Amino acid sequence: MTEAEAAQELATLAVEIAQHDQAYHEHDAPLISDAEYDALRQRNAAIEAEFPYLIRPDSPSRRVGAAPGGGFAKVRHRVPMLSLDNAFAAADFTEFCARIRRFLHQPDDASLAFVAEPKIDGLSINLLFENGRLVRGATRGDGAEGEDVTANLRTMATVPDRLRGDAPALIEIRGEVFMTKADFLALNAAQVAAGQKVFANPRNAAAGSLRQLDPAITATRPLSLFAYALGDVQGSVPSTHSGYLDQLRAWGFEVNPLSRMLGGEAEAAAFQQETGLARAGLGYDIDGVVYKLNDLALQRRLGFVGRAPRWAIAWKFPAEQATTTLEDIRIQVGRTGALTPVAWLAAVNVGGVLVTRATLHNEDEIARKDVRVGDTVVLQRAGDVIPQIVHVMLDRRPLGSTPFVPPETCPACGSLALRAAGEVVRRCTGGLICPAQTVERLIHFVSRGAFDIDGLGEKSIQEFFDLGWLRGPADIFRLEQHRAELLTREGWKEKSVSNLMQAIETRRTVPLDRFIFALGIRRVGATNAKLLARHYTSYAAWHTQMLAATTVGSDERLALGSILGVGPSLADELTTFFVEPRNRAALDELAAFLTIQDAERPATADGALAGKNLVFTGTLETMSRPEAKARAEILGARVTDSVSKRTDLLILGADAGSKAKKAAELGVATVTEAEWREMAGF
Ligand code: D41
Repeated sequence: MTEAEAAQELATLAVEIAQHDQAYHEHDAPLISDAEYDALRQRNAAIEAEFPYLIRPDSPSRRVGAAPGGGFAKVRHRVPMLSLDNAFAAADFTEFCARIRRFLHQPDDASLAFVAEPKIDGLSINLLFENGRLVRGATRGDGAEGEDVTANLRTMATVPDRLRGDAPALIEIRGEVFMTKADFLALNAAQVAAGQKVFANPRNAAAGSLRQLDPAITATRPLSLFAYALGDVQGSVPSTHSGYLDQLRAWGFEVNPLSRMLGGEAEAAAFQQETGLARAGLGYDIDGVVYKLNDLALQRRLGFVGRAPRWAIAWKFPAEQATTTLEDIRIQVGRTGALTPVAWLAAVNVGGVLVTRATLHNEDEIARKDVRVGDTVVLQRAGDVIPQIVHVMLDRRPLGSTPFVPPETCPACGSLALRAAGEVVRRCTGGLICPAQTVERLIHFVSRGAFDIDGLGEKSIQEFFDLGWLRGPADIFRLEQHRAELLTREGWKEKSVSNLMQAIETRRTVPLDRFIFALGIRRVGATNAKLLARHYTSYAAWHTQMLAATTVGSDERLALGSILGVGPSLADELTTFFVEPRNRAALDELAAFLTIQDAERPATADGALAGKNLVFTGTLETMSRPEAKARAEILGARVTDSVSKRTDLLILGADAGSKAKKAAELGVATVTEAEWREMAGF
């Protein structure tokens, strides 16, 4: 199939599939069978996989149906799910009421009856029931279209599969899925125990749990639902919102028991205050109160502006705050070596959650807020369970306090901790030996482009680390010592153990570039490692020259900086690594186990590309233009910008344009990026 044919067919498919989507979703009258429809989508996906750059902005794969990569199907709500306008003060609420009266031509003293509902901080969903049976459940999405999470919603005890008693022929019932604070804390504790990621707050936990691709996982998550709104309906419903809430209860839904009918607008401020006081003691997060006009006929008359109804408003609470004392600032070392200051606080209740830590982000942030040990600080929880320090109460600062001094060494391993120019983050430079980074580094060390050790995956590395067998890369080559004990462990058999030992043994001989790449020095990716290996050719030469390059202004430092393709930041990262004695010791220890193969000398004068004039065009997929140029030059080629009679070779990236045409006219040879990599030996 040519590019032109592909583009033509994708255009046709886009129109055709859109027609079927419309027939199915909007008219409930499919024109073809599900199997035929699936075939069209598959055809579209197959062409897109082959010609990814031809994917149309209106491609069916971007619009409806299953997302590429096996996400959820999109579903259009029968009636859009509206959003809510916010009020932050009593005056906003008064204005909201005045606007309703103006719209309805009611006198200023006309009384308005509202239902007040605590505004749950969860995620809105839409449940479609036909003849009393749940047929579909979807997330809110953008209000018009959400994701089909029916299978997941069906696992929830609070989502009825069947409406109890009489039900309309069709009804959309809306509500909020949420997780209680207690369930959230228990889930996070379980996640920690299982080595899984923790959630920032109950809302994220609820959203993450509902959007699991495997409903069996959702089933294990403690999700709750409060129902609170009506979408499309065919059949009769009560004439008031409070009546509708009663009906929801009768059908088998849970409705927030704190929802209350208000006699008039004057009762709103009292309800707001009362709920604000109750907030921290509730089992779930709320961020305000939703006030809804009770009379559904009036709701219909008022309609909506933009995407929000004129008949409802969310009166938000201010963020929950508390004051406490800062007992210490401690440094946490992340898996990638980033140092993060964390505030250790005297325990305090903020919005119903006991808080003992707050993130301080980075040292600039500490300086900006001038946060010091001993200070009384104001904390704020804005949805997140990890709160922020809003400000310091300077009038309560103890005498003799001193500003925070960032550490110069890593608290986990004692290596130098440096902050690169222009960066906010301070990093540990002892990557190879820092216990905080060991697991991450080892995973990289054994990965495909590095030592490529079969049978030593993330799980085994974590297991061996936990057993104390792995503290650094050299320990991999000592695993043999633990063979007998490993055989007694679950999941390990004679065969798998000997395969692993064999794989490790094979990798005792390693090419220099893979060795350099495996060290995981920042900015030294596989291609830069190759560049270095080709330049220094032997481990001994590289090692000696790197050591010498740690002296600022040395010839070796200048030589390193002037290797084509090695920029100043890469040179800095390399010398930083060699400055740290612990890294050098780890390197020596490791090298003693290995035979490190010399890299091939770069083909200079005698290579196939030596003295040749090259031109690159189009977008290269595996490297940047400057890198491509640098590599070509290492091989003795010249790189120019435009194609002429003197051009020997044109390298075609994606979307090559006029240069390709010119080369064809002049009879200049062309190769693809892959062919060029082959020629250049990369
Ligand atoms: O508890 C809630 N989060 C809540 C959200 C609620 N009790 N009522 C709501 N009512 C509406 C309307 C009035 C538009 C039917 C809502 C939401 N909307 C809502 N949630 C997220 C966006 C809008």
